[in-house]
Amino acid sequence: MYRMGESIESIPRSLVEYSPKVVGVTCVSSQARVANEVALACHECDPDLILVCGGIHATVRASEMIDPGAFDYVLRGECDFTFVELVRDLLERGQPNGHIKGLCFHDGSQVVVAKDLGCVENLDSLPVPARDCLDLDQYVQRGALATSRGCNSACYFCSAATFRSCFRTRSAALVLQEMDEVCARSGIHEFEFVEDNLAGDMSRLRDIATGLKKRSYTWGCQVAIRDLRQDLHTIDLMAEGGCRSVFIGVESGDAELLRRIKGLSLEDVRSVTERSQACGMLVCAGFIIGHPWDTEESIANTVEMMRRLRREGIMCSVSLLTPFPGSPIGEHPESFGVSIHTKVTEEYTFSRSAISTMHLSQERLSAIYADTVISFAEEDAVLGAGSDRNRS
Ligand code: B12
Ligand code: SF4
Repeated sequence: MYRMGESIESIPRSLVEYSPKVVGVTCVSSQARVANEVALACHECDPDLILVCGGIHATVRASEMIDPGAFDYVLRGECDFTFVELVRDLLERGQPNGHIKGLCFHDGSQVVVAKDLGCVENLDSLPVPARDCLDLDQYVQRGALATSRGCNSACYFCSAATFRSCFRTRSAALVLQEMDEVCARSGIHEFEFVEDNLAGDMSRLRDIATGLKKRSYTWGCQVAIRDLRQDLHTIDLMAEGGCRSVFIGVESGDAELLRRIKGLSLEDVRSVTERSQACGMLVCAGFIIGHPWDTEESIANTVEMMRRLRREGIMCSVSLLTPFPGSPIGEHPESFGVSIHTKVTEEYTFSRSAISTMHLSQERLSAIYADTVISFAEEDAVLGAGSDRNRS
């Protein structure tokens, strides 16, 4: 009905088109303000509409989302079943049963937050998404698949592990079945596994890759080096099964920091990226500048690693450390020796530092980031000009 980036003014038209009784809004932290604006716009059009907010930000900042009064309810955690329960109660009885897990609302005098987070233990019990109800052409990734939840790791800067601490997977057989159904119904052959770490269960990954060898799909995914380094042969299997791109969170090019934050060695990074590239995959490596322990020297090592990888044809994405609500550093910055300078989460854009660390000021971090991005852009421009010259 409304997608990020659209004008809020489109909302009255959409409400007429869909005439809903209940409207659900999802948001990540940087979209919290827009989510509130959307809810207010809906209420302005129809004061009787029931507005419900969910998703990662609503889960970790439920009181903040309910307090401005734009939303009637916030549902925390995985709401696959609780949202159905809430909507049924609202439509049948006009109000929810107070026992719905993760429900948050204003009872007239105070904000009530039910503590229990809903967490679906058996992902095989969930039906596949009703893609028939969606206009898939509106999506960047028409073939998006979410086949596991949570993460088998707990990085200090990530809210994924806090949000859903236990790592759960959908069985390989059901994943393959879903891909076949999507292909049969929508003609989609290109898929993207959107979960945190497809390699979180290596044996399942091998089963999926082996099953895909017999099919003609192509796919991409995000994987952790920590898992893949244990068995590089799995990367070969992935490529044989149609994997064409992998995103790998490396996070630092400094040997000491890499060991500290990921338990990895420089050799681990080299072996996994090289093997993936040798198999013909497009490799994208993600880096963070501004770890609490980062110094000018360790950041120089990170930039140096990115330059080397880029020369080898590996894409590198770099962002500033961002203290997301729900992440260990976002919740307890003091235990990392970090100060957070803005709690306005819409400013968490990765390009201007929201923190200062033991070693580096907010301004210095922003400046290093800007210099790095500009120098890469200049290198790309030179390379682009060179290749144009070669062609002419
Ligand atoms: C896939 C993914 C993406 C994909 C798709 C995003 C999308 N909007 O679908 C892409 C690559 C595009 C992406 C981009 C970004 N992402 Co992202 N992404 C994820 C990832 C790995 C999985 C999300 C997912 O699909 N999970 C599966 C579904 C079923 O779970 P879910 O979305 O959380 O929904 C459940 C509940 O939250 C709830 N729920 C959700 N919405 C609603 C709405 C209502 C009304 C109700 C009742 C319930 C409800 O019920 C659902 C079912 O259980 C998560 C990590 C994680 N483990 O969650 C990060 C994560 C959500 N991303 C994150 C971030 C920061 C971003 C970006 C801002 C990064 C950037 N550099 O721009 C952008 C924002 C894009 C956007 N507009 O949403 C952070 C958010 C942290 C925060 N506190 O804000 C996460 C948590 C990872 C992290 N680093 O901590 N992301
Ligand atoms: S950064 Fe990646 S590996 Fe670390 S907890 Fe988050 S999703 Fe898991």
